[in-house]
Amino acid sequence: MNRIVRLVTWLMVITNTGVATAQVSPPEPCGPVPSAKQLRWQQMEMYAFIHYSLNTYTDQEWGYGDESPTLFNPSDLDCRQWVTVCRQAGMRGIILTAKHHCGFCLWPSAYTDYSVAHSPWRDGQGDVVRELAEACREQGLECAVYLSPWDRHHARYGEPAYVDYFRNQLRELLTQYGDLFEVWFDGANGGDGWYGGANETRRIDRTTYYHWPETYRMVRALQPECLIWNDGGDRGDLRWIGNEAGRAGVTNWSLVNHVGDLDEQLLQHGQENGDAWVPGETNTSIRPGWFYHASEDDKVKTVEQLLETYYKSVGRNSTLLLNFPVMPNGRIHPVDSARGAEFYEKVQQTFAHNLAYGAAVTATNVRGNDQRFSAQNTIDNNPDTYWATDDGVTTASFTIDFGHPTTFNRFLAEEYIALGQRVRKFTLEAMVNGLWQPLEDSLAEEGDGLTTIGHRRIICFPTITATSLRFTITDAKACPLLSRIGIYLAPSP
Ligand code: FUL
Repeated sequence: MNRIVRLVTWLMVITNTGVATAQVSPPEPCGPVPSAKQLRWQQMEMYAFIHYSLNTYTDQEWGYGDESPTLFNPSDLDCRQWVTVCRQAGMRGIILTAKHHCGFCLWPSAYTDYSVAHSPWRDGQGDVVRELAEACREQGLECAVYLSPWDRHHARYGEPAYVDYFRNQLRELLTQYGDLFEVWFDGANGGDGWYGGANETRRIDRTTYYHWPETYRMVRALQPECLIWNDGGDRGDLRWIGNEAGRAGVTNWSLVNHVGDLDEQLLQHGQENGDAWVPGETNTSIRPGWFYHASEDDKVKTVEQLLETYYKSVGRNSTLLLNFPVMPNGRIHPVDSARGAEFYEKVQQTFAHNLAYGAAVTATNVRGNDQRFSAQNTIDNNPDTYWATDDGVTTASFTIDFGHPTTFNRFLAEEYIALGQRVRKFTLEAMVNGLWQPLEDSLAEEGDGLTTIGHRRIICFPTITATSLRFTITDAKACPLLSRIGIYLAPSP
């Protein structure tokens, strides 16, 4: 009898231990997950585009390809000034148009005469890509290049020989300028152009002409940490966000299918059940155009517009790629420079003080009731810890009790995306005079805006004074994992 009791007790211990161990094990990944380099890139949050080429001297957006390289003659080109402007605007890197559609190269490519080497600038000895790469390194920014696959200057554009030329140029950029964080292969491809004097329209089949997989292999071999941006069917590591207005979708999954074309809607929103992790990058310009036009000197985005862009990109699970055009003298305009700095100052002021620090945070479910997954992990300033629920628990509330009336107008949440993007829908409520009041995203173009989270979601709403905030996840693909929660008071404009 005793032996039976002992056996039963022993079996109970084993079973309980088994259950407890299963409950406190870390969650399994959910769906595709980011690579280490995608995670690192996502944390850059903001980086700049610099559009500069012969267009700067002809007041155009798209050069035809017959413009003379002698037009390129900046009196005061200063890449350090560009880097300073971008750094003060909160940008962590710069992507330069090493070659735009006109085909003119900002570096002395050995494969063409259509470059800075045939311009009067620095007596043909200059190299803008090199000066920028060095200036970036000096000031701790990362560097990257835009290499237009379309080339309206090249005589062989449309033939296989041009693709070899394109790859040769890419190889120069990948091997001569140190680490590049991204390569940008613009989607505008084929149309009319000079083409070595042919002056005609050339169409290419975007799906086959460039043989992208081969080019991708070269990028991976030469610069394994470099991310590939491409908006065609040959999926790179990052995707276009589907517009140039500076707006990601309110619902924005970092997933899409690895094959097939994506329309502009899908690019904005991603695909909840996509089979590849391809996060969105939001590109827009600080002015209406990508290149500098003096006529746009009074059309530089205001600080309010830049902040809205920030909330609709970084605040919607995307990065922000913000363009600063260079003037004919080789510098960024002082208005753009001041606007960028003022914008970033506002961002820093807004997010300097997290009102959730010091508040009592509680959750309706904590994975295995284990400290490792506690609600506190969302306010410990450590991106590697997270609050998690038990497997199968996809609805949970999280309450931040300030203990006294507190005034705020921003809510921020971050998922622990290393294990996948999970949250589909959530609600936000503020306790005002003893009653829960629902909050909505005042920038949302559709619905209440409280859907996906991903790397970072920021919700803006009118200033409210409340004693607690309740954040409820109402639907998720698997147990939610939240690494950061923030509540802020943005200064009034
Ligand atoms: C577009 C290009 O055609 C524009 O000139 C610009 O470079 C923009 C970023 O991408 O597709």
